[in-house]
Amino acid sequence: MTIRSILLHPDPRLKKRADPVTEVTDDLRAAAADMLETMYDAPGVGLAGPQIGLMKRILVMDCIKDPEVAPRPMVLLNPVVSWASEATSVHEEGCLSIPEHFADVTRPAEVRVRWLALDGTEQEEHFAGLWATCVQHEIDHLNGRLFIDYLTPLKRQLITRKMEKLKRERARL
Ligand code: K1U
Ligand code: ZN
Repeated sequence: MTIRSILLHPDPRLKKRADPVTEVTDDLRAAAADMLETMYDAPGVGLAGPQIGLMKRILVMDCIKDPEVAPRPMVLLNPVVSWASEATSVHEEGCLSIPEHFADVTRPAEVRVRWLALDGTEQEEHFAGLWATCVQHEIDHLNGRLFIDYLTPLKRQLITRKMEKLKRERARL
């Protein structure tokens, strides 16, 4: 398994819609394992294909943060929100592609999501709390949407300018 580099905003690949997974290949299984390793290493609770430059509809997540509770690594292919609650919740979000920036985002508090698992089986599950926030954040990545797209244009521009500066500084190293 390999820790992959995570693309930083702004990057055109983070603004593009990812393609559906049509076949579960050994390469895709290896990419899923790399994505989980990369997410745990970051550390983060989720990661989507486009964040490592893989333009496929694949996401990984594990929102278990309590070291006393067993981890629950999940790999979702072609995820679709089949139901969203009318009730919303506000959660402070971060993004591994926009490090050190956080903002409150309002989303449906609970969602049902359908997806294809790596073994080819159809799955459906109800998510609430951080799991619901995370799965929606990751599906947004698959649609080329970032959490800063929910902010005012002014706040988004401010964060984008800071990220451009960070990328220039990192490129000089
Ligand atoms: O997609 C990503 O960039 C990952 C992102 C997911 C996410 C976080 C918070 C709310 C919604 C979605 C992250 O994992 S940011 C890092 C983070 O939240 C975290 C890091 C260590 C422990 C717990 C959380
Ligand atoms: Zn993100």
